[in-house]
Amino acid sequence: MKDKVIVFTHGIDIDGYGCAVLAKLAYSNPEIVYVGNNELDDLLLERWESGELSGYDKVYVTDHCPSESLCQKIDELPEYKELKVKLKVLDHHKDRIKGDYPFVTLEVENKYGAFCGTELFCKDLLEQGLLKLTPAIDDFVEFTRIYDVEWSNPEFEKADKLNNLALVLGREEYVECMTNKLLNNKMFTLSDEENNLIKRFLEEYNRKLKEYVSKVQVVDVDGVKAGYVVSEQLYKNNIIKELRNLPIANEIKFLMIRFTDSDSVSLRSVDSDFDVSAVAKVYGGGGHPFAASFKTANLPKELLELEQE
Ligand SMILES: [Mn+2]
Repeated sequence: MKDKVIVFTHGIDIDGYGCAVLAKLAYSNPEIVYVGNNELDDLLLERWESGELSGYDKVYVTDHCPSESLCQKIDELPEYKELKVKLKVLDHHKDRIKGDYPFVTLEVENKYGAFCGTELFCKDLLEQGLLKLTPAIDDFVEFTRIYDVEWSNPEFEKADKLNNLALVLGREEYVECMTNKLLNNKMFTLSDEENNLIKRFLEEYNRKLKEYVSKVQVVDVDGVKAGYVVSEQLYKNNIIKELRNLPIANEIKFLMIRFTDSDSVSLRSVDSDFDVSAVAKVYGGGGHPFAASFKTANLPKELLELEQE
């Protein structure tokens, strides 16, 4: 398709990357903008106000959605009229917006299960006749969906491989690799080389995970026993998962993880009756009863000192 398009896609996981892959299959040279969790409004407005978006025939937002207030503005204000016509938002995240807007398609689930962003974009491109569905594209979209929203699916392990490959290759190379794979193959398979990369990645990952789990120390946080460990964000879900099966889980109410690759401390409950968001609040953060966080700068000094021991 000759149209000049720009795609603002969620840039933090393979669902957002999958949308970039499909854009590259459907359009020649689409501009892809990877967007973090809280950046979309600013990025859209910046590029709109600079006049840049006027140079595109179509503006997609995939696996993500502007805020309610921005959607309202685009819908109602005359200065956004041109953007309103070009914009197409395809998202599957519940609760991001409440209202109905002509440029937003928000589909969370149907009777077959939950949607993902890549799937919604695929449907849209197929309906427009811009993409021809092959078994390879079908599988790629389905694996991405399972990874994103259906963790109990028996095929999850296969789907998880895509995520592992993305972690090994990095975002740009993953998108490149998948685009070429889908362009050149009828069936979706991973090469021996890709499988080996994933295998080596997992070996190293599991080695480090074991190491982190073994380093959890029991500490006292305002009179409550907690586990404390330092790790990369990538390990947070699996550290708590492993920990729940160990004797230390009986000793502690929650786990505190100071991340080395972000300036935040994550709190996860071990005992389901214990509300970690209350602890996070004490340190200037917040979150949910089972998972919360606060800024590393607010971490009690004693805990930082403990790391040196
Ligand atoms: Mn998603």
